[in-house]
Amino acid sequence: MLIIGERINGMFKAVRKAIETKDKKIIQDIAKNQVAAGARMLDVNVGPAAADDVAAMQWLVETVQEAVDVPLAIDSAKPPVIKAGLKVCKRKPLINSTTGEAEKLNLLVGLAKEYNAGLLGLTMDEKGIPNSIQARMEIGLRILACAMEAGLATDDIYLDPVFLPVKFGQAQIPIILQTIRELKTLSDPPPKTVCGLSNTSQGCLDRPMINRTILVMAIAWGLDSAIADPLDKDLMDAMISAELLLNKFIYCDSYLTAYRKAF
Ligand code: THG
Repeated sequence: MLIIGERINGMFKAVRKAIETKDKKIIQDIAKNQVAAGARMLDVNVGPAAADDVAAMQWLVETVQEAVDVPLAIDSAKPPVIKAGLKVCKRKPLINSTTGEAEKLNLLVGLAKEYNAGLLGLTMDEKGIPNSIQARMEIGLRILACAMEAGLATDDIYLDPVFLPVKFGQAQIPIILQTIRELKTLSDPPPKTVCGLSNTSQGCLDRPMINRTILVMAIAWGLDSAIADPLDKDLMDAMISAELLLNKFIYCDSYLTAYRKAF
């Protein structure tokens, strides 16, 4: 399972401040800690408040790459900000994200080709986030078809059913989980599935418990990767245990340690 570290995001106060003051050390420490804890890719998002977000993304990507050697997910709702990140990426990036909206989809598929990047698609469009499995699937198929037609490998296409806070959209959670399994049936070989895990617990009291419970369930439904907090050790232990119980690697008594050494 690919864990994409979520913590380099201007949504967090310390990160926002570090971007404003150009404090490299704070960003680089967060990057190193996430990789040491098992993140094999890092999400990079300048946050909603960044003043010059194009320049901020470029600085953030360069700063992270000076500290760690993993590929980056370039996270922004704005294509020009994504492009600024792609331009300075040293390793194969993941575009995070497109939606099913035609203009945006075509633009970002083009950028994925131009920069040899993976493409993450949210199953939402200009009408918003759909309520049903079927409507999410239609958008997922639209994104997958457009990307494959342009020549992207299925392996480089990640579909995200858009995890919502349980506090505000409780009835959506089982629908989102079922969508993961359905998305895996769209093609053979299948696209990859991904989610923003911590969305689910936003505004809740016991966030870590909700995060690790939904992660284990989502893995059982076919989740391949998650933007999540690798510094949450209990979350990582739950992820490793779920993979063990799904027979993804061979059991030994010290499987938690063994997994951390091997992956
Ligand atoms: N799908 C994709 N990309 C995504 C998301 C997604 N990127 C952003 C987000 N969702 C995933 N990353 C986070 C990062 C942080 C939090 C949630 C998701 C988070 N932040 C604290 C909060 O909102 O309470 C910030 C407050 C703080 O601690 O300072 O929970 O779904 N493709």
